[in-house]
Amino acid sequence: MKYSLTLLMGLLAGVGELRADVPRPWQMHFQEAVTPVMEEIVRFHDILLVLIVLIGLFVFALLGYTLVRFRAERNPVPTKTSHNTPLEIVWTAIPVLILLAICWPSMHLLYFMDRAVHPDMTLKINGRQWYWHYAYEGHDLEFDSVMIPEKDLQPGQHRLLEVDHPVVIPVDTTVRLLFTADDVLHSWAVPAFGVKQDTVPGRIAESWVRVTKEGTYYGQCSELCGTGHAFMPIKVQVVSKEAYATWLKEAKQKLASTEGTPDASVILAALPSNLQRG
Ligand SMILES: [Cu+2]
Repeated sequence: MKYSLTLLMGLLAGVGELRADVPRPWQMHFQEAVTPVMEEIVRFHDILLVLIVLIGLFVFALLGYTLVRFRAERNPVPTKTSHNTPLEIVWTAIPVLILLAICWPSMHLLYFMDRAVHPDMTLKINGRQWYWHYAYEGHDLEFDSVMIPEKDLQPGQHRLLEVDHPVVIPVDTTVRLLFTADDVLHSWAVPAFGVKQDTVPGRIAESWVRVTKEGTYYGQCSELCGTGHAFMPIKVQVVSKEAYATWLKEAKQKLASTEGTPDASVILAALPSNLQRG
């Protein structure tokens, strides 16, 4: 009863707020897709789900039939059949055809998300223990994005998801994302965008987004990177092109002072007290 009530409340909350930007209690499906890549991922997922359910039902039906039809009671003398060549060819060929049919859209999607075609701007994302550093190429703007500790949260803010400086990008704009890391592996993952990219020290990885809906989107580091791994969230604000231009101008002045590595005390303050040292 308690759980069904929670579920109902979760559903109502989902209806009340149209933009699916954060995980919801008892959420069963993906967050709302807001990029072409995530739309494709959801479509591919839906096809696969139907396919695996049909295959599962078929296998269980065969199994059930075999259990009944070939039970010992009905077959006192066991058959000596060792193989059946035509049948073996069929049960090899059909799965191969199914796998090839899955492979085609899968590879298509992989290459679609790999590189931006004619990007309008480039955002460089750098994973560090334990915060994200963002740089806007060609704009002389870079800043750190550190989690807001639980005790400093304002009402309505999401625990473990809010940061001091969210990254801001314009809507309906192709943004090339370049990823790297300064210390260990991290992973920049934002479910609504369909992006989950490892950031690797000494290497640059690429992906892209073209967000079709204004809003605030959250993600988390998705590669175990040390004690602060759970405390380096991603917050992306997607705004109109005009609002972005205004923000860019202001941010260059306001955030210039935060350039460089934040004080260790700032990062440590974001961690829960039991993880803080010295
Ligand atoms: Cu991490």
